[in-house]
Amino acid sequence: MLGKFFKKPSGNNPRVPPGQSLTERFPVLTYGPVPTLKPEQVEVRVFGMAEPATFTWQDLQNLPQTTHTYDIHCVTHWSKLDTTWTGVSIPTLMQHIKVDPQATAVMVHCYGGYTTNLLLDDFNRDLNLLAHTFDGKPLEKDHGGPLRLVVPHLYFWKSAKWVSGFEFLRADQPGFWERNGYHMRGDPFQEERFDDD
Ligand SMILES: Nc1nc2c(c(=O)[nH]1)N[C@H]1C(S)=C(S)[C@@H](COP(=O)(O)O)O[C@H]1N2
Ligand SMILES: [Mo]
Repeated sequence: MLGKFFKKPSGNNPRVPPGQSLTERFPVLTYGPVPTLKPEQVEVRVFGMAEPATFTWQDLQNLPQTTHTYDIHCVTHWSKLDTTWTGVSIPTLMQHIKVDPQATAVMVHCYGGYTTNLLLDDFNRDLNLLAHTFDGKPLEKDHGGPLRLVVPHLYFWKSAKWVSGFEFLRADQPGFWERNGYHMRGDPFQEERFDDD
């Protein structure tokens, strides 16, 4: 009831999901410590139901780089339109990962301990980036620099900052916020905010 009452209409803009308001700012939302990492220290480890692999910073720089401009939606009701990110697309990375055909999900691990889960179909999408650049500049530490995931079709808590690894899983498992009441999938256009939505 109250939730419905407080929902602001998003106008007629079909790009703005229900219950969201636009912001020009770029709020920072971090739970827990912010790790300080030099780019050369960053490694992304692949484990679980995949052939183990490690991508160093240089490995990632050597892969083809992709730039996308798209909208982001935080579960705390802000959306930001036309954000521009550069990095390695997940399908590009996946060309170098041998995933067990029985895997159906991915746990994203981060420096600092944060985790979030994605179904493999939500992970391996053309628009998803392992991004090191925002608006043409190195990604700021508070926003996940040197390296974060960007998954624009789901609420922004799925866009893990300071990524350290991808763990391939046979079945979907809850990550940090998902264990604490957030929805397992988090589609903003379906308003999948909490696990009872
Ligand atoms: N490692 C890590 N990644 C994270 C978080 C976090 O606390 N730690 N917060 C998530 C949440 S809830 C949101 S809304 C976005 C916020 O990203 P921003 O701070 O760049 O706006 O990062 C997501 N990724
Ligand atoms: Mo969030």
